[in-house]
Amino acid sequence: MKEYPKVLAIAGSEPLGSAGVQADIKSISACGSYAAGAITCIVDEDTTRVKQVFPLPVELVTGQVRSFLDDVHASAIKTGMLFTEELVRTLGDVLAAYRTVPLVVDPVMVDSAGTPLIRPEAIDAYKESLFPLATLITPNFREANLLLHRTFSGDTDEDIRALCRWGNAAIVKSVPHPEGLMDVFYSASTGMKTFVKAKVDTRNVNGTGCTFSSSIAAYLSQGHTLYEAVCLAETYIDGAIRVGATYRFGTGFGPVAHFYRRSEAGRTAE
Ligand code: PXL
Repeated sequence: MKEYPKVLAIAGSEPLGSAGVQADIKSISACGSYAAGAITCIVDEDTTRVKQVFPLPVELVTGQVRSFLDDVHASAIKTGMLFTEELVRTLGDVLAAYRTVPLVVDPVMVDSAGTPLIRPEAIDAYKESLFPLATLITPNFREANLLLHRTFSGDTDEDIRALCRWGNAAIVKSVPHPEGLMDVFYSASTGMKTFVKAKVDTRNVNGTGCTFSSSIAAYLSQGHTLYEAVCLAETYIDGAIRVGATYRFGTGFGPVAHFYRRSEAGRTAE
């Protein structure tokens, strides 16, 4: 019998299908792995703003996680929007029992428009409970600034190394750069690596962080090394953003094109 490469996404539900667990499942599927989703909270939003967030009971979230991990087993795990300090801490306790599974922690704190997606007291909880378990953490520039209490700089490896002090690797996404934007990666085995890209003129960037971190988890689930997984995910997200930019979707921030590789436009976009 064969085994799927399986990724469990632990994240919030986002009704538009652009971000959250919906984006995770599309991204993991588009990158070739089996996608499962444990829901942490239910968000009501349109393309212009987040309207309501309802966290689910912590025991329901941890129950979903244990049900998948104990029975089916995961080849990689990804966490997204967790929202409350209690969930961050409890999930840390639960996931400590599955340390052999690669874990990508996307510390969702603010969305692309700057809307807070976390209760402030949960920020420090990440450092104490989930980062020490993480293979990789994937903060965006704003989240890196919140974690460091200063403006993140990719000029030297000082700041990215500070984000790796829990024994994890890190990639900071969308750091401002004269040529557009830069992603800054660090792991103990590769040192600092940067990915510089031209800015794409698009508002369809809702869920880029979810999509990218899930894509890394998918490639890890297939046995790629961390740096290989990051490079493959960079190529995937670049194409998804460029093809996504050609679609109309609502009046605000729309999705990336998760399945762009299935279309002619997508195949020529890379
Ligand atoms: O893109 C960040 C994000 C993550 N998770 C959920 C969201 C959003 C942004 O809208 O709704 C559930």
